[in-house]
Amino acid sequence: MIRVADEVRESGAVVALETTLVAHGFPPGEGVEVGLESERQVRAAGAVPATIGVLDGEVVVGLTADELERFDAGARKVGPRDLAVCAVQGAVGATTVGGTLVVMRAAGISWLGTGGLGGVHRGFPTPPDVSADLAQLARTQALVVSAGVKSLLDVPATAELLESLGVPVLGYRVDTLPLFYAAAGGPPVSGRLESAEEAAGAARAHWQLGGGGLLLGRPPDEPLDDVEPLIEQALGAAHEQGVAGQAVTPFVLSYLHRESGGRTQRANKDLIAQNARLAGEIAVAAAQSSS
Ligand code: PSU
Ligand code: MN
Repeated sequence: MIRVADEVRESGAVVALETTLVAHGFPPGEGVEVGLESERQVRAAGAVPATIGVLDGEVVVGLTADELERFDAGARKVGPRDLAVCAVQGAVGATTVGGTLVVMRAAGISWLGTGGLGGVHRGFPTPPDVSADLAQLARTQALVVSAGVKSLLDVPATAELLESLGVPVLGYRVDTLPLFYAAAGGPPVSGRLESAEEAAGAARAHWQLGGGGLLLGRPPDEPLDDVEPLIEQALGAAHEQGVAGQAVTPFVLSYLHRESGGRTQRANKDLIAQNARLAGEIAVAAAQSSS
């Protein structure tokens, strides 16, 4: 039921990439290019990308470009609980970070590059919405490179919950967790790392101690520091219009895109590519130090 691409199986430095951001993170047609650019960035670092999704009854580790085209807005959003049913029903399943982590464990992949991790929604417990990304990260030996957590979440609450779950929340050359578009103002990290080599070493040591996942926050190279008021507005509009559950993120992202004149979308694309690149560098550093 799991199909692993040959080059993924043969490489010692593999970076997993998720498909929810491809299918649901960008306007129709644009997500695929974001996914392909992430793959190029991983390769430029000297590693092999493994874009993960569910297709035609299989969990695929290393989608081809043609296969990636099928991950459009009609794809199911597939978290850890959804993988098996999606595969058995033959549906197209775009994996979240949590869903991707499940597959990584099955395929023996340790590194993931993405945009933002899921987490605790603002206003918890109304709604009582906490992403399955968190529990899955806690129980999977993998390092996730992201620009922090999704911008619309309660970031301090998410950082607290990750601490409770024993997940290191690390900063790449920063002392605070990046706030997705913005670089500054987030909660303190539990450790600051200065290089890909140091990140690879920290992950290996954590796993030798029986630990699970690690989050490494990398701030965007060109942060946007004025998006927070727009996020508040977008969440207000979502509430007024009765948008809830899985529909909230796509609604908020397209609201931000429209109201920022496309700036948030550009920033989102760029930071995803930057995170994929760093994940590739860490995968290569880890392979070199273990050979
Ligand atoms: N960040 C974004 N857009 C997204 C996501 C993150 O800017 O679409 C996706 C990721 O795949 C993440 C998922 O794993 O949202 C979390 O969704 P939920 O809160 O429903 O668990
Ligand atoms: Mn959720």
